[in-house]
Amino acid sequence: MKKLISIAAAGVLLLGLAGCASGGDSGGSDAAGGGESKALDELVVGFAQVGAESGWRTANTKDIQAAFEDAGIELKFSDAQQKQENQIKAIRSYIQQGVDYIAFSPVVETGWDAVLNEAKAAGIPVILTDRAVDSKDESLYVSFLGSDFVEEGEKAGEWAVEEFADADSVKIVQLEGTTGAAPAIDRAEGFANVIGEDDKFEIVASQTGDFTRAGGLQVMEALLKSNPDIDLVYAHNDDMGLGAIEAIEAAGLVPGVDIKIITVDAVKDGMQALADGKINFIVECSPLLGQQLVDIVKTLNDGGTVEPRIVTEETTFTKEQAIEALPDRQY
Ligand code: GZL
Repeated sequence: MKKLISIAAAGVLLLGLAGCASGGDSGGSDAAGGGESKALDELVVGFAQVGAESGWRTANTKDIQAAFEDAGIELKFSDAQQKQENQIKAIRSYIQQGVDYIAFSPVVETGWDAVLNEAKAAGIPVILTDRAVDSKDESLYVSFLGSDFVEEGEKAGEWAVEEFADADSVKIVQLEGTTGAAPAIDRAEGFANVIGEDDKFEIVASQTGDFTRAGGLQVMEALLKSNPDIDLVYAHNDDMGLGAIEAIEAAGLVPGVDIKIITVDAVKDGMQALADGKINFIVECSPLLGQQLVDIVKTLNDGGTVEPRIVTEETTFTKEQAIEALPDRQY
């Protein structure tokens, strides 16, 4: 009898060790999860969204929710109202619930290592969607799906260089996105990379409008009072640009004529202002990430591997191009 018990015990020990090695339910550290492939209708994905601060964000949320609905994959969704602590709470809740995958758009770049290590310890793969984190440990997430924001800033700078080729001096107001957010940091960097080549370009004021229309209006009202001769507004998103338009008009000036405006995103309201000549140039930043996110989840679920960096395709728009594109614009 004693011999039988010792053989059974040895068998259980061996099975347990095998479980750890394969990164199965024992919470292996394999970022891709390493779990068994599931039927799509058994998968559960937790998504921690930034908030609903802009037309872009609303379109991004709608697209992600529709893509998971179409795929028949359950999506748990949370809106952090642009607060990092709410996103961290949501991610912890998804870990507690034992979801299969976590995706989120980090509202700011810093402060994620602790909660991402908790997800890793729980064996739940994380996909960065839209915005990046500044973590040095790239094992904390499987992939970063989103735009190249530095390139977006450079495209904005290149238009400014061409538009003001004959000017001797160009005074610029920059309406920054959320302080500490990857798109705000990188769009400023890209723009500076280009205009910094010629010292006729001077950023006379640069302030955050937090990616909101109200923020753009408030900041632009103040900056118009303290900077009478602004030539160009570079807004990190359409919504702040639309707020700036209201402020410029309230000051008795003509947006797009007295003060040129460049924005980023190309959502419908921004494209309409471009078609109306109130914005002069828009750099597109596509919010339509839903299908790509579903494809990443499906690939991982099938035991495949995904690219660590997936850059979204996007373009730029002039007034004429906006007039042509508007009728078919999805968002
Ligand atoms: C960019 C995205 C930004 C948009 C803003 O990918 O994170 O956040 O440009 C949105 O409109 O608020």
